[in-house]
Amino acid sequence: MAELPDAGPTKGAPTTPATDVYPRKILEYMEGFLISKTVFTSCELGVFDVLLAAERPLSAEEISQAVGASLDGTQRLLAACAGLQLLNTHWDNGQVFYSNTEQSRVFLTRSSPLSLCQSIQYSSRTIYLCWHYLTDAVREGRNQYEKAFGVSSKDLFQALYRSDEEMVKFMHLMNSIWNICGRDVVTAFDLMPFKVICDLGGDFFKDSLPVADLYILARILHDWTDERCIELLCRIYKACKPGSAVLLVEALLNEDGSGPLTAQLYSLNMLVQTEGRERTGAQYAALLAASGFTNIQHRLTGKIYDAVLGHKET
Ligand code: ASE
Repeated sequence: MAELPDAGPTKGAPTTPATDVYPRKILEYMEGFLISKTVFTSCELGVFDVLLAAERPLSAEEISQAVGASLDGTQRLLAACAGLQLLNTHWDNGQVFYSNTEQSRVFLTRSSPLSLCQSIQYSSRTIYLCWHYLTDAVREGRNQYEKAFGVSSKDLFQALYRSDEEMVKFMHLMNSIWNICGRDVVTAFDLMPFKVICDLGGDFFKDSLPVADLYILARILHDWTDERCIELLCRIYKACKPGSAVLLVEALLNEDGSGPLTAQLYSLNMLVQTEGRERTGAQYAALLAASGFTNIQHRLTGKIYDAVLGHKET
């Protein structure tokens, strides 16, 4: 039972509990991971793919056979997916049949061009395991690869790309979110003046940089400390001609850190997974300014990722 808010001095009248004393939010948060795992497992088993291929509603028995899982387990999983509004139910002669919802068909089937299955797999197999050590990460102020995967975290990308398979999974993750947020980010500013555009990847701290009018750093700076960010931005500043620019693509925090919740949670994820953090527009502007860039602006998209543009003066 939650504590009642202090209503101040009561003039002898008995206090009546407020009807909203039920801690709905806390209960929802406490068990939020049950929802995540239900989605992870449904995708991993291929429930949505089986329903896509069938082109008609299927019974739990048909689905359990197609995905190679127990009937009882599958029945419970399908019921939970229906409760989450990820599956439609159809009743016929007292028997229930399931079909994909529009959103499940578009985002949860592997063959869809907008599939999030790769992101979900990365959440399930990597992020979820790192978050098991969130308490340690907060105490120690560092990432948790050593505990979660038994790999040294001295070199961040050696840990992030600890196997070829893991590197491919990570790249698929980055790509699948890009499919959903990319358009808004690249249209936030007029990029027409920039003829040669370089989307920076690879070992950008060491490799020589290609000549370009615009360098895109998408979800790069959030992996690194302020010092390393400035080191990288200074390298770009030195390599590029006057009139060039850098476009940062990041989940921007509000200036007072009050949100958005996704960016606040991603910042915790950067703690467990990287050496960086999510930052405000002003914090990115300070990093750009410290590296020589001027005329710095940011634009919010209202989706996960926003854009910051800085110029090298002509
Ligand atoms: C990185 C981006 C990500 C490094 C590790 C990462 C993402 C997940 N792990 O540059 C994508 C953003 N999603 C979250 C939950 O932070």
